[in-house]
Amino acid sequence: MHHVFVNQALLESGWQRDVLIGIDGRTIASIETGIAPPAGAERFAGAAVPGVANVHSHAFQRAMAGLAERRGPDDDDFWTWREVMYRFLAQLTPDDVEAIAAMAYVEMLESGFTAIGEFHYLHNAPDGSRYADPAEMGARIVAAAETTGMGLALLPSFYAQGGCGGRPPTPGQRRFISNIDSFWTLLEASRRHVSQLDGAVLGLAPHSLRAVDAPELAALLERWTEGPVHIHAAEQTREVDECLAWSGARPVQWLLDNTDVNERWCLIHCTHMTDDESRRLAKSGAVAGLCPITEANLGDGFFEAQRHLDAGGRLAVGSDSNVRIALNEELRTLEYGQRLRERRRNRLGSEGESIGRHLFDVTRRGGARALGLRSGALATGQTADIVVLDLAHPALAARREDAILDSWTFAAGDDAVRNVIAGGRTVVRDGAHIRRGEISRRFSAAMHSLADRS
Ligand code: NGQ
Ligand code: ZN
Repeated sequence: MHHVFVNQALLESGWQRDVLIGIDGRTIASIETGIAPPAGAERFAGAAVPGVANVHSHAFQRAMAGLAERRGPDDDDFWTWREVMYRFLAQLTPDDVEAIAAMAYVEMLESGFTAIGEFHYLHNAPDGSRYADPAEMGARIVAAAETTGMGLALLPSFYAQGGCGGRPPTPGQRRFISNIDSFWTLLEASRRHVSQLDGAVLGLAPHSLRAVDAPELAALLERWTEGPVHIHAAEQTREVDECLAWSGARPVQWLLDNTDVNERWCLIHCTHMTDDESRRLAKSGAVAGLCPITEANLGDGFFEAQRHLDAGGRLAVGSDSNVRIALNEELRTLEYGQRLRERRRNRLGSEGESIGRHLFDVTRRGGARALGLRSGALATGQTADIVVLDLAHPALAARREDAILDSWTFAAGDDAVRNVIAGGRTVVRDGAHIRRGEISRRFSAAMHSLADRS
């Protein structure tokens, strides 16, 4: 058991001062407030808040951040970006993926994310064949989580077709493809790797209604009766149109009509929903996994956040393409999207409420739920996922309680996170991950070798 002492902390009872947190292994064992720091406690100068889960990442995409920002001959959109992304991933080896994922997880931890939902579909060798271990790539994700101390929900993704209604996959998609049997073998192999990592969770990720047909989805869900289910849905209007042409229903509507969408589910993006879909999704208990920075980068559109929250919907954030990794910036981008569209201020919160606090609360709760983790709150029995914000940072000086979260969300860069404890381990000290040096050297070597190969 070790103890951590902080000046302020956001507990389930609200903000408290002079807080001593006892950590036993991975878990918060005790919390005391209003006391003097005992000898032997580690003292962190700042405000402690719960770590937040990043519910949606394709870690390998971190390595192409900034490489798809040149205007092409046609109107660039999500689909032209996807071609660039497919060309990029064709080169990647398992060693590359591990090096990139470790770097991405370091950056995530340094920004306050303490767990990752890795939506993992890069399964196959470049020629489309399985590796000797079908979960070779998944094992590399597990290794990256272990090296960095990141909490992990590995979400192996089923990808079988090139578009709604049984369109054949394109050559660019061959590294993703499974059939039901080969996928189940991969999932069981993934389970063995995940079980080697304390606290890690295995989830199921049918990629999207573009990549999975109705009988396949039914077969997967029949076998997968426990644990998270994640799926991309309604990110792009063209995806909605293709789904309508195929089935007569919109993607979220189709899922609600044909599957048991419930509290174990996380629907990624949900950008384009009608009022009715939105209300039904909120009522289902599923989490809407928003990726505000990526959605802005890809030109996806605006999520109807207020409508979803008013209907009691849950939400969480993910960094998806990892074009930029920063928890506070995801929350800021979500709120700013609503402001820009409505030409108003202070959107996602009720009267008198702090927007920073409200966004932080809904995403920490929704995030933990979406990944099936006991996390997202500073309370005994929860995983010790703790983020300490630097109250000496210029944006946070003299701030107290909810004003800390408002200033962090809207006024700070990504350098206000001072210490991070993930799964009981202190992995970020004075703003830097404890293994940043070696991990960034390995990442940089992988990037140079990739550039030489392409
Ligand atoms: C993905 N990305 O899984 O990485 C997708 C593109 C696809 C986003 N939806 C790949 N943002 O749709 O096939
Ligand atoms: Zn995605």
